[in-house]
Amino acid sequence: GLIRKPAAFISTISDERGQELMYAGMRISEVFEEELGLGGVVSLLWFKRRLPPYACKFIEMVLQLTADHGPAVSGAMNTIITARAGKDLISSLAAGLLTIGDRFGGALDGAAREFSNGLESGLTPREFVDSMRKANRLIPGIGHKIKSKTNPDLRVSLVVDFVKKNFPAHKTLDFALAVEDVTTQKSNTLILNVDGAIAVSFCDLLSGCGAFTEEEAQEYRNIGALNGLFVLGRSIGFIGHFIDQKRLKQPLYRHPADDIFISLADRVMI
Ligand code: Q5B
Repeated sequence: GLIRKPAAFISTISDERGQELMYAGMRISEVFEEELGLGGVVSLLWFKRRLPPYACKFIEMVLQLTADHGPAVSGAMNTIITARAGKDLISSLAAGLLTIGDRFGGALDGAAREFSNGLESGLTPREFVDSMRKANRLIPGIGHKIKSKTNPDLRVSLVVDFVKKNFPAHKTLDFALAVEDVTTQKSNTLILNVDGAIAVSFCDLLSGCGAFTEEEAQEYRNIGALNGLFVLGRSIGFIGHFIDQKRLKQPLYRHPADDIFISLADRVMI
């Protein structure tokens, strides 16, 4: 009989070979018939299952909230400078995306991991903060360059309100807010930031929505999937900045030399 040669790749999220494109076993026509929306498509392609309507709404909320935060943030600056250097959309978008990491926009996975571990290990918020300080580590998801207790980030308030109204349980968010009470005693900029608020809420979604086992929830926290939410959302804004610069026909950017302190004191002597 026929012997199937071993496959070089395994893929389990989509299939375009039949008459109709399938997302995690769901026909594309059904995706529209059932009005799954972007949140539903993300839940099919990232998590291979349908999530409850409030979870899909939360995903869409996150994508909208993270879509942009002005031209001054690291990623938008990089996209703008790249666009002004005459590069194409994909290069400019990639330049912006490559700034996303531990400090800017990419603190979600770290926040999910640290706050979940802190909560699970039974530490009080104060003990959690002290343990991170002792380890000489910043708490991912805490701190902002311009937002503070006195200049609150409305995006965070929107997330917190939505979660408290719609999620069956939100113990990771509650723990993170209690940690914020401790960190803001040191400085009022050490708030639970947008990365942190989304990450801890997503932990509560994974463990409370009934669609995941505890092992699966843990796997998504460890896999590095949550930064994908910021990356996907902020791509909307970066593309917007690229189009904006091209529309404005902005010239090549060169930073003013008087804004750079150049020191050659360490020059190697020959
Ligand atoms: N301290 C965000 O730093 C920032 C501390 C901390 C304990 C902390 C910093 C940080 C963790 C990473 C994180 C996501 C770099 C931020 C985002 C999206 C965005 C961006 C936008 C958008 C800000 C001053 C003192 C020092 C530090 C202490 C600072 N952070 N202690 N845990 N997490 N956070 N990133 O203001 O004793 O004086 O030495 O890395 O969550 O990216 O809009 O811009 O939508 O685009 O420069 O919102 O917090 O403060 O580094 O000078 O620190 O606070 O140890 O203490 P800053 P620093 P000391 S949201």
